[in-house]
Amino acid sequence: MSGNSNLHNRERPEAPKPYEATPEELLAFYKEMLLIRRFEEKAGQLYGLGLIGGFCHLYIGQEAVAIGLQSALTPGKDSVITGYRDHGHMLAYGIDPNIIMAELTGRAAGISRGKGGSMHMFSTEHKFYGGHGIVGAQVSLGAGLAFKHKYSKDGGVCLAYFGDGAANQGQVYESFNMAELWKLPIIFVIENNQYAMGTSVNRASSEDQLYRRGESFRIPGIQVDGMDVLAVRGAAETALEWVRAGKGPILLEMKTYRYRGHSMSDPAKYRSRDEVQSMRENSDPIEQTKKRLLELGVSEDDIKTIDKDIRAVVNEAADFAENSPEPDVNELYTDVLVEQY
Ligand SMILES: Cc1ncc(C[n+]2csc(CCOP(=O)(O)OP(=O)(O)O)c2C)c(N)n1
Ligand SMILES: [Mg+2]
Repeated sequence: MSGNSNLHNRERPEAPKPYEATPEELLAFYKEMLLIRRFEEKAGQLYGLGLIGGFCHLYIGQEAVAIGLQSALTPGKDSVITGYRDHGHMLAYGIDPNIIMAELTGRAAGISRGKGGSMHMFSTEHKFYGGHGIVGAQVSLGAGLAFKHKYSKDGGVCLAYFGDGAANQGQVYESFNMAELWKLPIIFVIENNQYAMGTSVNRASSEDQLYRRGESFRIPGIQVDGMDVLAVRGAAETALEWVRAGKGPILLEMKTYRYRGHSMSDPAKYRSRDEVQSMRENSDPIEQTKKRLLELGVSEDDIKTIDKDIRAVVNEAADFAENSPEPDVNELYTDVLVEQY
């Protein structure tokens, strides 16, 4: 019967609870977030030295989002897709820092053979599908990945990340419509870091409570403290339960913050130093986790050792990248579309 709105559910997921991590899990989250932080700091240094060319968007400040969510997924089974601020999501999926750094520096050993750079990295082995420079495009592609999961009944879920700025793109809503209509297994994640380049979310969005953006498609939305890895992981559990039960897509708005400029070439004049400083001092995801670990009895010495070990991993990635050769000139047209269709 036409006009029968009962065809689609109005059920709501329950409010997520903070994840009750074991001490081992909490330690793992800490190490993984710290790896992203130190890796990005190193990438910033290499950019400054001219070893990284082109665009480079750092993820510093947002680490709890990728770790909280992806720690609940299985690389190689569940697919992940994101925009250009993508290094952290790859590290969160266990991809080798050496080959990510090699890609950033345009070396043949890089994950895209040195020809993709910061924004264009893939690992089909892990089911990490990029790395996209077109704002919002990853959302439609993510719906396609979710369609594939459903079509081939492989049990996988797609996690499609996009920013607060991307949340105003038209194709996002076309994807929402189809995803709900076809009950696709997809978690849409808005990483609301408060800015799209130099424009704050309130200046650009008539509905700035972005978790509500799926409402007219009957996609439930949840707003999450994206600076707290346990809140993020808790939301991941709720979202996965919903999607895996065949109830269709769900939307998570992660309230987070990027400490650095939009890209390496952004002087960030659109916000005050105090604003950034206050986020760092009061909400830093890594500091919050460190505090919890200390309360659990992990010693300051252990924390120092972890930091030292992670710095060593990152330094090794930088050395590996710097000592790797650039792609051979014969590779110029490999994997590049040169025919006419
Ligand atoms: C279709 C399209 N329009 C504009 C741009 C230029 N652009 C690149 S990043 C960006 C801001 C996106 O901000 P947001 O979605 O909040 O992501 P964030 O950078 O904060 O992670 C814009 C407008 C683009 N790359 N693609
Ligand atoms: Mg943003």
